[in-house]
Amino acid sequence: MSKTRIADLRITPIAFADPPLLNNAGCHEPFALRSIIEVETEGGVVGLGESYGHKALLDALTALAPQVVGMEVTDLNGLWRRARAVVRGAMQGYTGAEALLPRVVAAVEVAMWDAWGKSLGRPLVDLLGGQVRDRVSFSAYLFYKFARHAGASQDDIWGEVLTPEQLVDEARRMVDEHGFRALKLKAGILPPEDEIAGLEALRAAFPTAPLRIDPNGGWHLHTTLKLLPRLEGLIEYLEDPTDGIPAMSVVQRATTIPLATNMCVVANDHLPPAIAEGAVRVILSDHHYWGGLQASRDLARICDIWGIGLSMHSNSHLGISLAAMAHLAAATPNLAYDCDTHYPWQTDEVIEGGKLRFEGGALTLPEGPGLGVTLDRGELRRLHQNYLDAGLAVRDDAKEMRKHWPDWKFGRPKF
Ligand code: GKR
Ligand code: MG
Repeated sequence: MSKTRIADLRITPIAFADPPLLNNAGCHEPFALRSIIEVETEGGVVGLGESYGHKALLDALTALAPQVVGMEVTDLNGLWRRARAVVRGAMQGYTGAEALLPRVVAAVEVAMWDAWGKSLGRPLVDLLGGQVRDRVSFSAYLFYKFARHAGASQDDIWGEVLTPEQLVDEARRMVDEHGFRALKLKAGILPPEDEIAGLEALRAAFPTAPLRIDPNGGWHLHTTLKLLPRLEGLIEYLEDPTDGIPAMSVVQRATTIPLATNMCVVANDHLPPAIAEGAVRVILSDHHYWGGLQASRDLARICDIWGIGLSMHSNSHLGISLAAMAHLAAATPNLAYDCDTHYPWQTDEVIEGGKLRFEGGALTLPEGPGLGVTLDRGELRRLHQNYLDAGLAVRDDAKEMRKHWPDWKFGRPKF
């Protein structure tokens, strides 16, 4: 009975409650989809992973599951080989099949690392090269939002956030509850002048907080260029104001503000043109789509070599993802910015002991081997039932947005 040979790979889709947060693509639906991955070894060690929950990824993971049985949890090259075969075989014909590869690997790879750490009795950060910081700092992720989901009978605890005053209240609450230092505003929803007025209100209320704004490519190049003077000196970085490497390069040449991205550099083949054109000064890494923890460490090294800053991106997620992000961040010397996280927006949890807690805006690594977290099987069942009841296969923010603003149209760029 080997403690490190894989006996089973389980994938459980879940849906957890999510508030009506706004972005350039629309509005978050009442439930966010996610998948929980369990790698169980012959010796009964269970490693955990968490990833997206859309149908194509679930199908790919389901096709991969029998292929990893018998593999060592340390065999990351074997995982890439098998995942590539699945994406080019069983997933052939799916739109975007090739782009699934790093996502499929990442979902399983984290669970393999966790099982490896648990089998050795060592925290994951040790396997990732050793801990370079005791606490991992996160930023407050501020969203414009509706007061309630369409059809809901009462407002959520955050209420409506569409004005600068409401935005400051939201930020105050985030900072009071979690101690965050940096404030990131999700933009690309309201006219840019209104969103910058929101940033200016945040600056007045939080004079020393590093500020960021992220319109998700929602601004035209000419709009972005026109807005730069108002943003100079106000923000620590400008995240994806406009879409694509060529447009970002033009903006970066026109400003001293570092441009950051989780949109135009999201895969290995984006790095050479982005570096050659000087498109960005900060890359937001995300192990969920960069191919896992090992690939994220490679990305960190590339950023270090080329003098590009490193931050961390987030989508709606629960504690397994947060623990993985924190271990990776704790082992990455050049991660100089406070990481993004949607975590404070989530009330559900799937790990034993409930929600992980930020203190002074930072997370101390959960104690214990591997990721330091274990599954709450009762909650896993409940959130899986939510998934079955919700009947969602993909995230559709645009559809949700039109329930609130029927004439709303997607545009990238829009303003
Ligand atoms: O959850 O609404 C959202 C965000 O807009 C997310 O989808 C983005 O991927 O957080 C992300 C970002 O930084 O662009
Ligand atoms: Mg972003």
